[in-house]
Amino acid sequence: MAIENTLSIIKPDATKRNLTGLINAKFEKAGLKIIAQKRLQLSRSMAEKFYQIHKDRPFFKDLVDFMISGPVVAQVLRGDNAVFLNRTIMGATNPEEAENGTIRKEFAESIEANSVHGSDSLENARSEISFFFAYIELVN
Ligand code: IDP
Ligand code: MG
Repeated sequence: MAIENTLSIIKPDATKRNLTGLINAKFEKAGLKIIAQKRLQLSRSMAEKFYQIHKDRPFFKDLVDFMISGPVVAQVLRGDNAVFLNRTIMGATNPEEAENGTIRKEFAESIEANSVHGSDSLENARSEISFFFAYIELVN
């Protein structure tokens, strides 16, 4: 397997409940290294741009409202097979369908307020990382 970087976002439902450390512990325990991290308040236009792929979905407006409802923590996770590994640690989009021990099973409030975002492919990881971080901010 190959060493990869993937983008993670700790979403507003989780930052509001002070869960950043507990979520980061899950990544680190699973062997992912947090090589970049910053807390920020997304603007509406930033959130709309980040989620452009979902612009025609019925939940798009609600999703954007939710993503700007409080701070997020954007981060780059690095490790063996990081894109897929992170999706496994996160669990299914709908917390009711997520496996025991996953972040979404333990922490998510709903299918929308589901605590974390994670890139779903290596190609999307590259573009999502560059949305938030400059190359020099990734410190392995
Ligand atoms: P993912 O985050 O597991 O990759 P996506 O299908 O890419 O799931 O959806 C992006 C985000 O949009 C989800 O994480 C969730 O916050 C929100 N979302 C997805 N499906 C629904 C839905 O049916 N209702 C409300 N929000 C949804
Ligand atoms: Mg997705």
